[in-house]
Amino acid sequence: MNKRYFNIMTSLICFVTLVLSQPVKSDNSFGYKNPVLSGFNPDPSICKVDSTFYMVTSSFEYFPGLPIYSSKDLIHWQPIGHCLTRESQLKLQNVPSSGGLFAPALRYHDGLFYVICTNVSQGGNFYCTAKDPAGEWSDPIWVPINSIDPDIFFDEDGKTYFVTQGSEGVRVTEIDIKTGQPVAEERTVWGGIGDRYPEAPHIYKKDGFYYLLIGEGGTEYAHSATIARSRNVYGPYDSCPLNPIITHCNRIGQENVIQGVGHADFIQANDGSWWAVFLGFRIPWLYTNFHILGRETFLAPVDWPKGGWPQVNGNGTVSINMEVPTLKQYPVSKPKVRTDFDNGKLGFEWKYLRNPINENYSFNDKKGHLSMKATPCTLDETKPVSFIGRRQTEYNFMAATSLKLNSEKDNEEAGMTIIQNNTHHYDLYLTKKNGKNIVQLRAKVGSHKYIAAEYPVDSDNIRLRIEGTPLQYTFSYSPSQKDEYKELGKMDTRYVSTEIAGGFTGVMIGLYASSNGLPTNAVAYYDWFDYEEK
Ligand code: 6LW
Repeated sequence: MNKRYFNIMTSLICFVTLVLSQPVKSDNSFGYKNPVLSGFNPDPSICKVDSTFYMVTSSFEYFPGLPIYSSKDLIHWQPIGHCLTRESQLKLQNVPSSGGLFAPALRYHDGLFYVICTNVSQGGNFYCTAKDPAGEWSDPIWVPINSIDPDIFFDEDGKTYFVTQGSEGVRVTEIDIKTGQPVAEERTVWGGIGDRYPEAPHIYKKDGFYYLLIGEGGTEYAHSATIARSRNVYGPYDSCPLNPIITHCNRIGQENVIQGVGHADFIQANDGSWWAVFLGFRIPWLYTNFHILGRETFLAPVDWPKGGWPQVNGNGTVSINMEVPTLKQYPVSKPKVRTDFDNGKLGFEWKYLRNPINENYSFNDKKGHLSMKATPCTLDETKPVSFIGRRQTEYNFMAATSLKLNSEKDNEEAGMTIIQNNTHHYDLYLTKKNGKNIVQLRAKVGSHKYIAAEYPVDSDNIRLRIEGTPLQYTFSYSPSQKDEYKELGKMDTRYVSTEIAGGFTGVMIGLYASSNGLPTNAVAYYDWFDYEEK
């Protein structure tokens, strides 16, 4: 071999060795923004199949129930359907605000997805199964255990345990997965670290331990997640020395714009990394101490060494801007600003209030429009009112619609609402006064109900617009189909906040039609609806 050839070969071998000895180029990305599901999306539960993650959140009195999302990277989520889409699965007639469906769990076992949940207003605990998480899901299999926050743990030995909240602590009951019936005695296994409301239990098996993750402190500022472990599913469970492993109810969390963090679920990605999803609410401290967006879903990395305890994002806190390595990111496109009601069905972001009266909604009456027959009942009642709504997902937003109201009577109205619950909402609507068209802005705040502003309009075909900021909503109308809005008034966000209105949901922006208690033939035609975060 000549010297030159030898040198070239040696360099080549060195180069190849160098390249091969480098760590495999990682597919990871860096950084993301919380929340990963914004607007009213509490009690997240997560599972993974192959390289896709699925998540479910609570939905209370809204229909369809229990939205399901999918993601490739835990950060960008897309709605793919709902678990409960049929009245036979979900009865919400006359349920109070924040009644209905509480915290669900989402699991995958042996080729089947399971959603385990409670209808606190009708039926109690149940689970549904599906081969495809986008649906159709089975009818509920009812479990005769009285509680909230159920989960099912599938043990390696083939046994199945119903794991749920209890006043003395987490309860574990072996069940027959085919029937939902208990097959052994129920046992209370862990009461948490002593904070109030130990709830939201999930069990994971790792490194020979059963890890039991729960929420404590109640779903407000004192909220947290704590964990314990045992060699036996029934305990005794040893509390993690780092508890609480998630909370902002401490000095480092006190000024965080995210508060009330807790109610978590863990997931391991294919690269071995662990992650937590959990709920929290955003408080724009600079402006106000009241929150309106409900409890949202946040994501944090978890360091969980073999045989050790999980540490969430280092110190158990989380931020809006997360500067951490992530899975390879697959951004999803933002939903379009305009819903034009042209394709004859509603997107997954739309919800009815309680079970819809289906014949009141049509896309065929007037082409390209959603037509909505008025119902005698109103937004103040807990009945199925003619209404569709979507979450307010940011403090700053603009929402608008084009409305034509076919109506003959003064008691009939249709328009937009900012609704936290049946006792706290702001309504901007078209109605008649002495037979003449008029736009009104009304506040319903507990026992106070009043018309704050009104303005006559010539037409029954107008536009309505609501703009949001952390402190106020601004309500405007355009007396024609032109983009020429006039302000009718402003309302404080605080009176529809969770602090004032109570409950477990968040603000929804809705379209509705009502005849205020009287029989009616009124029909509202909505041509389009815009929603844009600012
Ligand atoms: C849920 C409970 C909770 O059942 O709030 O945050 C209740 N935690 O676990 C309703 O979302």
